[in-house]
Amino acid sequence: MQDVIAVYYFIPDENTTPEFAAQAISDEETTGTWTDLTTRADYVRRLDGHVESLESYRDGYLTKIRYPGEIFEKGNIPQYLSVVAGNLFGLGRLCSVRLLDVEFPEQLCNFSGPVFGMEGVRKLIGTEKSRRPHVGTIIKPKVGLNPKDTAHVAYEAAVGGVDFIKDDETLTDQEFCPMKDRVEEVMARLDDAMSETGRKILYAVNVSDRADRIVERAEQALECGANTLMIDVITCGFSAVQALSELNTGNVPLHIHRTMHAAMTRNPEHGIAMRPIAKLVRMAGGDQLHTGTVSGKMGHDPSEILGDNKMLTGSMFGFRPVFPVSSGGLHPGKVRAELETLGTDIVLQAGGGIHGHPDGTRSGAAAMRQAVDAYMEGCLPEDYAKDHIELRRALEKWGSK
Ligand code: CAP
Ligand code: MG
Repeated sequence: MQDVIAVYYFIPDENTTPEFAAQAISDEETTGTWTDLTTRADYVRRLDGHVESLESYRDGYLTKIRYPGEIFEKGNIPQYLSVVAGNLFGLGRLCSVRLLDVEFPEQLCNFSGPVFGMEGVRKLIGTEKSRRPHVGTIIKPKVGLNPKDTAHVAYEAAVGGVDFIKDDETLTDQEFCPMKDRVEEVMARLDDAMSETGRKILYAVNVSDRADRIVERAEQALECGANTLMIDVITCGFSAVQALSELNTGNVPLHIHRTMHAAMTRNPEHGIAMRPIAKLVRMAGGDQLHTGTVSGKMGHDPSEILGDNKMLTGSMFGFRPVFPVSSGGLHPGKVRAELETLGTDIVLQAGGGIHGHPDGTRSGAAAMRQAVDAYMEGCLPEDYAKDHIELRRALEKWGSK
């Protein structure tokens, strides 16, 4: 079995050398502990970790640790994480430590990966040839609406031109909007929209719940006609993504939200970067994944996002490419900045940036699509807006930066 290589950035405390710190990570996550063990048989030593490299970087150090492949249980992502992202974060001799990336060998990537992936989702919407970005929305208000009104907002967004609609991460099966009623109502109104426009629209139903109920909830959503499922990967776990992907092989795409990720990804000196999270989502079978915006409301590092998206869409042991999702504080005036940096193989989502349009949801959806069309035609949004009233009204409200 080939080994696993993990890359960490760390800052040791003032009494600890970088060599000792890197070795402490390697020992803690493999055969060692905080002190020498008096006896360690040769067959155990074979499973020692190794510090492959160590160099100064910014205010600290970069190290590559090689973990023997044999200490991993094939196909068990929680176990993979307990090694490469386990106790090491709490080691007292380190002031901070951040997992930047991890390379798993092919034998440990024994997952099916995305069943639809970017191309499969594009085929459902009919954009394989045009290659235009997809436009999505999050129903807003994010919570509070009843099923009928949720469905009405979905209908308006669909007729206005979005390709994709999703529940907010905070909306599951609350009393004010039970999931079954919501799915039935929304799907019925999306059928109406389809008869009027001829366009198929995907609706991702959030099935996040406690572990033993997720699959059942997904089955219920599918019975009610859901044509996409959504799960919060950090709060529910990578195993939830895997379980849904395996449950529903070839049925409907899986949209992966990452609420709570910033508790791990935001501090550049400590935690877990988005790269390993995104890699595991691809392995576990997510078809679309939030990776952030370059101009939106959340903190962001454009070069990291670009790298994450490249990882999701580049080659990786035959896994289908994942459709990256740019979301959070977007509006039509920000479309150009997103596409210039991130390219057009992307889903652009706007919640407030659609439903907050001065003329309502339908015009907001139209304005987002017009901003995308402007970019695809090589026009500046301000020029395109001259004969596209919805885009013009959006730019008047939010500007074009
Ligand atoms: C966007 C969003 C998403 C964020 C998550 C929200 O809405 O639905 O949860 O995009 O961020 O409710 O905030 P708005 P990320 O368009 O109204 O901002 O993609 O960074 O995980
Ligand atoms: Mg949200």
